Amino acid sequence: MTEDKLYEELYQKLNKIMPEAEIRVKAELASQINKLKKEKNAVILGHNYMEPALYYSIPDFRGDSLELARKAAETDKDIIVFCGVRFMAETAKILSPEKTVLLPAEKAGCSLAESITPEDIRILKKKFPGVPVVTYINTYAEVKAECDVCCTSSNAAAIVNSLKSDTVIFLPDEYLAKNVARETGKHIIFPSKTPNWQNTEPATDIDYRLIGWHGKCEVHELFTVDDIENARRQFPDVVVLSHPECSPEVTAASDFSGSTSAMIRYVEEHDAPHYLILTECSMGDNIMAAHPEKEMLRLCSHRCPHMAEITLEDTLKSLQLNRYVIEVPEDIRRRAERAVRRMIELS
Ligand code: CIZ
Ligand code: SF4
Repeated sequence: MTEDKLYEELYQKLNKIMPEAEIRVKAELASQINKLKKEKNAVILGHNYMEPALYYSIPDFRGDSLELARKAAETDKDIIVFCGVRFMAETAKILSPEKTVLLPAEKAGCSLAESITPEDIRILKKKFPGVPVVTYINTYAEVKAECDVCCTSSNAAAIVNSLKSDTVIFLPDEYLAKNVARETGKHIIFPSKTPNWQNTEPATDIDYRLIGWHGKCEVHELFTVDDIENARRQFPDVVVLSHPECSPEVTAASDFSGSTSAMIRYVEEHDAPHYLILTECSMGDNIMAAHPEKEMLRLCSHRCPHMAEITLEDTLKSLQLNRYVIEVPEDIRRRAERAVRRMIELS
C-alpha cells in the first residue's frame, strides 16, 4: 500500500482522536515499517492494547496474545515482530522456535508475569504433591515450563473444569483465580509467603479446591465498583464490560466480563447507547476508531506502562537493527510448549 493510501485509511479511522499532522507523521513511519517488513520477510503482530495509529497501520494480525502467536506460527515468515509485551513474544517463540522473534522494546514487562518465579512453583508442587498446576498465559516461559497446563482469560474456567481433579493450583493472578473460583464453584485459598514458606512439608488438610497466588495486574487492580456506579449514575443505560484481571467485586458489578477479544466481539455484536470498558484504555480507542457510531466512555487514568513502551518508532528500529531478539533456552521452550499445546487441546 502506498503511503498516501495508508494515510487516507488512518485518517478515516483516527481523525476524531488525533490531529491531522500527527496522522501524517504516523503514516510515514508505518509506511517505512511495512516496506522493511516485506524486504525482511517479517510478520507483525499487534496486541489489542496497542495505540490506534500502530494498531491500524502495521500489524498483519491483531488480537490477543495466544491468537497472535498461533497465527504467526502458521506463516512462512522468517521474523515475527511482536507489538505487545515480553511474555507474549515468548509465547510466539515457544510456538515458532525456528523463527526469529523480535520485541521492539528491551523490557516491556508485566506485573503479573513478574509476580512468580519457577522456584515458587517448585515449592508449591512440594507442598501440594500431585495437584495439577495451571498457569495464566501472562507468565514467562520458565514459569510455563513448570506447570501442567496454561490458560487464557477466555478458557481459564474450562481448563480448570477439564482437569477432573478436586484441587487445582491456579497461578499467578489473584483476581482471575477468584473470578474462576466463582465461575467453577470452587473454594479458594492463597498460600502466603509467611516465614515458613520455604518449608515444603506436604500440606495435610486439603479441603480447598483452588490454590491461588498473589499476583495482580497493576492496571486492572485499580478499577473500582465506584467507577462503575459513577458511570451508571450519569449514564443509566451504559453497558459495563470488564476484564477478569479486575477484582471479583468489579466483574460482579459489570454486565459482561471476558478476554480482550471477547469484549471487542461483545461491543461489535450489541447495540447499546454507551459502553464502559474496564481494561487498558487503548482498546476503547481502537474500538471507537473502527466503529465511530459506538459511544465509548473514557476512563483512561490507568494505563499499562509496559504496553506503552511499544511505539512505531521503536518498531522501525527493531526491524532495522534486528532487536530485541527473544531467546528461550530449548529445554525450557519444549516444556513450556507442552503446557501451551495441552491448553489448546483441552479448550
Ligand atoms: O493474553 C492476552 O492477550 C491478554 C493478557 C489479554 C486478553 O485477555 O486478551
Ligand atoms: Fe501485564 Fe496488566 Fe500490562 Fe497486561 S495490562 S501487560 S496484565 S501489567
